[in-house]
Amino acid sequence: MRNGLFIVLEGVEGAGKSTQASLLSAWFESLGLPHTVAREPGGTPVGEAIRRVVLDRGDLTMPPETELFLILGARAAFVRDVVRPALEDGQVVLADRFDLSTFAYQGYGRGLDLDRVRRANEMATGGVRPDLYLVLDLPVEAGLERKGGVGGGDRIEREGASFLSRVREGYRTLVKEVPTARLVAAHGSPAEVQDSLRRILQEDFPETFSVKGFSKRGTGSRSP
Ligand code: T5A
Repeated sequence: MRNGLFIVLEGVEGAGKSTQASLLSAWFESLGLPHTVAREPGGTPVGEAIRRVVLDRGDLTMPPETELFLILGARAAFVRDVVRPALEDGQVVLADRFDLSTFAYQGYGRGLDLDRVRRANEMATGGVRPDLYLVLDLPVEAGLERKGGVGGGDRIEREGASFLSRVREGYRTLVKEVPTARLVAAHGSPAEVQDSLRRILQEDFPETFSVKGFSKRGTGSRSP
């Protein structure tokens, strides 16, 4: 039984997800909406430990399958310990990345078979699906520029521009296939992007994001 709303921010490195998550959280606060904000991989103690391995800043290497299962391992705990309880409590859950990242990075980026990635992901999520994905779209170079340019960074950032271009194209393809995903231009100022996100949320969930505040919702899971 779930009554809350599950919203996910997605996009390439530096697209502005964390910035927008903070701004949305402040907006939810002003609307009096009970909410939980978390990031992936992470969101739980074991998830944060896995994050340190996946986003290693040293010389750690691993096969793409190992990366996939580490991320899915973190997700299983995230869904069980954070997402499900918050949704059952009627809250808005705002996640900085979720399974569209896995399809874009491990599927399109690493080249793992997408159907197999989807099946493995289903085991990690136990069928919990976001109500809406807000996919921030920005040219890879612009995102890297915002983060201080190419070079350095964690294991995944070090893959460089051509890997991240496949990821971006993956997102753009996924948005066409997933009915609950919306592509949002992310090249404007933080305030402009925030306006776009709020407009989408108010259009898609007028009862929840009106100034009147929160009204608990029924099950709204639609499949990616
Ligand atoms: N990963 C994750 C997978 O491979 N598979 C998976 O399934 C999952 C869940 C996560 C990594 O894990 C990978 C993908 C990632 O590589 P992370 O550090 O959380 O690692 O990386 P990101 O989620 O990409 O976070 P980033 O910090 O890189 O990017 P954000 O959150 O999109 O951007 P943000 O808000 O931190 O902004 C970056 C900079 O840009 C500025 C900010 O002030 C900041 O300096 N900025 C703007 N500047 C101008 N205009 C705007 N509109 C701006 N918005 C933000």
